[in-house]
This record gives sequence, C-alpha cells and structure tokens, in this order.
Amino acid sequence: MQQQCVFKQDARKLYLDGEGNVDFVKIQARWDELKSIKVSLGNKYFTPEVIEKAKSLPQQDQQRFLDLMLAGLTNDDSSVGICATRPQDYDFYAFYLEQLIRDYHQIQGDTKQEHDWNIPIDEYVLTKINPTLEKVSMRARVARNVKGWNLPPSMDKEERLKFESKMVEAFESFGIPGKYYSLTPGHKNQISEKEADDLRHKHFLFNDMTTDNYLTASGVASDWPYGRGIWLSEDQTKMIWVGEEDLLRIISIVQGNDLGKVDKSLHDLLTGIEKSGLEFAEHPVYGVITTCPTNMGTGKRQSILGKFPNITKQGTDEKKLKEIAKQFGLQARGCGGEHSAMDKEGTADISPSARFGVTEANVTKKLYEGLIKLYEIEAQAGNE
Ligand code: DAR
Repeated sequence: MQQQCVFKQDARKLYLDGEGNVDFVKIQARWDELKSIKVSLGNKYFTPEVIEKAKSLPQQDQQRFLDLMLAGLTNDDSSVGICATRPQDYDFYAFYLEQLIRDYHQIQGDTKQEHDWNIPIDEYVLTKINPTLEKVSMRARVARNVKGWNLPPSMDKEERLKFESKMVEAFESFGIPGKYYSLTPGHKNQISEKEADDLRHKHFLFNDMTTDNYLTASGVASDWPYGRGIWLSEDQTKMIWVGEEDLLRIISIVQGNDLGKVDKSLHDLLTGIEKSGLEFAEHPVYGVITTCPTNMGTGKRQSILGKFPNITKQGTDEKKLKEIAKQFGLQARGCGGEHSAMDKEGTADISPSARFGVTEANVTKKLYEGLIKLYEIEAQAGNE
C-alpha cells in the first residue's frame, strides 16, 4: 500500500507554538521519541549547546533551522534527516551541521575538499574481480546546485520555473546531442505520463517525488511537477535531472565492465555543462554544496548494479548485505534506487558512502576495492 506522504507545511506546523514561533520543546520531544526507534544524525547532534545557539537567533533564522530538520523529524527510519534549504546554510548553521557532516563522511581534523578527475581506463575492470561481470550497469552521478539560487527545499514555484527555463537555454547551446523532456504542465517540451513512465522503466527519470516522504516533508517535492524534467543524450548514456533533490543531478549510465569509462562519460558531460556558463555553488571547505549533507564534497555517487543472491538469501535478507557493505564503506540500495527493495536475485545498487574528504578518483577506487571484498564474501556464502 502506498504510504501517505506529509508535506512541508504540515510537517513544520507540529513544531510551532500558538504564535507560530519555533517550539524547541516540541522538537526535543520528537527527537527523544525517535531515540527508541532510530537515532538519525540530525537527532544525535541536536545537543543542548546547539539548541542554545539556535534559540539565540532571530525568529526567521530559527524557522529555517527547523526546516533543516523536517525530513528527520517526519521519518522514523531516517539515518541522516537533514536537508539544507539554501547554500549559505552550511555556514550559517555550521554550529549544527559541521559535526554532522564530519561524522557522516568519517572525517577527522581539518579536511578541505580536493578534486581529482584523473581516473584511469583499463584499471578498475570488473571482470578482474569476477569473470561473470562482463556487462554490468555502471552508474555515476554528481549532484550540483547553482550559485545565486535557493536549494530545492525552499524554492517557490516561480523560482523552480525560472530555473528550468535557464536550463533549457543551457541545453540548447551546450553541444552534446540530446533533448530536454519537461514534466511541467504546459511547457513547450512537456511529455505525457506514458512517456515519463517509459523513461522511468529504463531507470533514466526519477519517480514521482510526491511519493517519497523525505522529499515531501523537506519541501524538496513542493510544487511538483513544476520545474522538473530530464535532459537525455541521443545515445541515452548521459542525462541531467532538473529540479530533483538538487537543482541538477548530472548522470552517466554505461553498460560494461570498466568503471573508468563511466567516469569519463560523466566528466565529459559535466565539463560540457560547465562550459555553458553555469557557476556551481561551492563551499571553500566542503566542496560542492548539496541539499543533503551526505553529498557534500564531490557530490559524486558511483555505483554498479550487482547480484548477491547468496549473501541476501535470494533477496530475503537485504539487511545482511547492507551490514556487510557498510563494513567496507559501501552502501547497498535496492535495484530501483534509494528506499527501494532488492529483487529475488539480491540485485543491489552498491556505492561508496563517502563523498566529502575523498576525491572523485578516490570514490571510484573505493568502489572497486569494496567490490573485491563483497564478491569474495558472496562466493564464500555460496559454499556454505
Ligand atoms: N534516507 C534519508 C536520506 C539519506 C541520504 N539520501 C539522500 N540524500 N537522497 C535519511 O535521512 O536517512
């Protein structure tokens, strides 16, 4: 059965007093309640010192502070629970977000984000791990937001539409053959529901955002489907999502076995879009700025769709694979992306968790090295 999603305006009302001011007692009570279910990072770092500091801010900034936490307060199973609403939140609310970011990315000391797209071809070859990994769905994406624009949780409909128009202009001139498909009602590039579903079946387009309680509660999904769409390259290996969790998700999906090739495809796309004159939102320490603190740094998530029938006992024990993956700094998701289930073959989307304090090249290396371990364990589990 489909879950009933809670939208931002209703989610935030629960934490306001009679005058509409932020009520810290109500927030604390909810975080305390969640402690017996699951402690998200948002919950963990809601400390007395943080509360004291937040309370000393003007009311408008307290309201924004509440907005940061809505995803976590609304979802019992949250592990992070935070969405920034504007690029400047990472400085303004550093008293709360800094420790949380360092915790998620396992960073000690004063790490500053460095970038390195030097990723070799012919080195991270999956058939060296296991000869059956001949034709694998390899994916890589970077999250990007654009300087001068709010992040999706706090955009209004007008800003979303304006941003989409700006991107349509960029797509018309950026030089890689492809087409933009809009979900905005009445847009000149609007596609039908059927066309949208076809793109979803191919795993190109994102799902209806109003069906994800994290996206609705945080405001990421507000004004759906206005300002949303996808640019897709003619050869269907490169795509750019507009108006999802970040303003842009720049993605490449390649079928094959050389991780370096998907990186090259992604980097070509990223360089192309950068040349169109867009200036991405960046932080001097944290690197690229993203809505979710988990994506800060490189914003890069690289994965493969792999089958782990032995570890997952034919898909019935996803938890086991998730636990093992975690030991190697990897995350295992279902085959339909985040919050989706694995199938009977234990098909999972495996990616390194860290994106800050690692370079783009490190992300690929971590994926490759983690997969070596994971496939070793999968083979052992098959002999048990
Ligand atoms: N599940 C949510 C978000 C985790 C990170 N995923 C993103 N940003 N799509 C949580 O708070 O646990």
